Amino acid sequence: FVKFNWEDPLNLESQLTDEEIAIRDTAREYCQENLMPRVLKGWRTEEFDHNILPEMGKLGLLGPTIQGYGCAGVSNVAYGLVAREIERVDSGYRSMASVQSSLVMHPINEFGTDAQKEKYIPRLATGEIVGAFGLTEPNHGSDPAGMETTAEEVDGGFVLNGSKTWISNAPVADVFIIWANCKWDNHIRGFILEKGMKGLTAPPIKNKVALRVSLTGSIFMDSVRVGHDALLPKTKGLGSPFSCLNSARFGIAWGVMGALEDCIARTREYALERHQFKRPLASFQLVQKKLVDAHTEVALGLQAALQVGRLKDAGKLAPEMISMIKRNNCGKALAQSRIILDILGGNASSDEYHVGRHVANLQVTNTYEGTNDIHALILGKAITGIPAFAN
Ligand code: TGC
Ligand code: FAD
Repeated sequence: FVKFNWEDPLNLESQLTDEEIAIRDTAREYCQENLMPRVLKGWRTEEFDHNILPEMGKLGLLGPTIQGYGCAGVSNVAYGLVAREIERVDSGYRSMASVQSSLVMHPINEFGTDAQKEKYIPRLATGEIVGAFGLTEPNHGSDPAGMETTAEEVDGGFVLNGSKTWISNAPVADVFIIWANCKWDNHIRGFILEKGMKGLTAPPIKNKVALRVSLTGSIFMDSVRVGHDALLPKTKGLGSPFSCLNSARFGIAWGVMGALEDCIARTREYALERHQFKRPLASFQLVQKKLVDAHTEVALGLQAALQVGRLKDAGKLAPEMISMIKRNNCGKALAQSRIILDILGGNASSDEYHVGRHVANLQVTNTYEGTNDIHALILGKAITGIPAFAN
């Protein structure tokens, strides 16, 4: 037998390539040395740190699976490993990076013209410009098919009207991927809007109780006029935004495991040091069981994410696989982090112990990119053949 390593219980390390390990280590070092020291200030002030995306860009962490345009061109598993390291510090930092990579660079790369790719992707890859992705609307979150934002064809281009809400990065975004219902054929398509366009505003949603290091906002479009070159020409139907969500949801499934791992490491350390009844908390059976349950969910969740990543890299992915790992890992991370938070006793209430911050963030990760229940219904439809949404 080999010695059991509690920090890598199922030897994930042995399943990674040398390149994936190198990228993971680069991301871990950056996150622990550069993000961790800033997280409390960012959390307390809700101020967007404009240096972070350029720093990530310098290390090749933005749009890392894209080939060319200054991107690293690495595996989906490497992308997942990066998300895990960023979210080990805070889900909000991972959110900033996920939106940039999966929800802005990905659709431009997948659905854009060569001119659009050359114009935007290199600068998004360096973090020089910031992107946002507007799908959710005030009246349409889980059911984007009902969106009210419209695009109308006019002489020389299009006019967009409507509003989006709960949009990550929106208040600081230079580039907006906006999904709109096209009046001429009633199909949903994507458009690239730019900061400063007449009629376009993106005010922040302040005083969030979670994801405070990531800026969130609304987007209002009041007859925003764009040229024909703003249309992402290969988009048509909801499958286009959903293909972006496949990539982002995959990253979240890895990321939340990093957040839970950080909760385990911190509560384990605390339980070993803190004594009550003349013994360390870690010696009590109830405390051990809490740690074991959380630890097991991380080990299983990472194995599932790895398998889906390998299938994605091999072109053998079904989107339902992503629903399974997004739902399971987010749900488990939220439930288990909440349980081990108890180990901190009164200190659970202090942000300096960090676990409470993760728990608050994990409520959001369990909601955005399709709520836990929406992913249950996607899987329920796949198992029974019956869509249980509404119609
Ligand atoms: P439905 O009829 O099922 O599908 C419509 C069309 O889309 C295709 N499709 C997919 N294509 C690729 N990947 C997927 N995962 C796909 N899922 C569906 C489908 O084949 C169909 O194509 P076609 O050609 O037949 O038209 O659609 P529906 O209207 O019944 O909706 C079903 C439902 C509820 C599952 C879906 O609407 C849904 O997933 N809702 C959740 C919405 C959501 O996830 N919003 C996320 C907003 S972005 C965000 O939260 C970013 S947070 C980022 C951060 O800060 O990290
Ligand atoms: P609703 O759809 O109103 O759902 C409310 C509740 O009803 C949920 O529990 C849901 O599961 C349940 N429900 C809904 N329909 C059904 C059904 N058919 N059967 C059973 N239960 C159902 N969106 C973007 O487009 N871009 C972003 O960058 C972005 N970033 C975000 C950042 C943050 C911090 C947050 C909080 C959200 C963000 N979102 C973003 C929006 C997010 O994707 C939505 O909040 C999410 O999809 C849920 O939509 P909703 O909030 O309208 O909830």
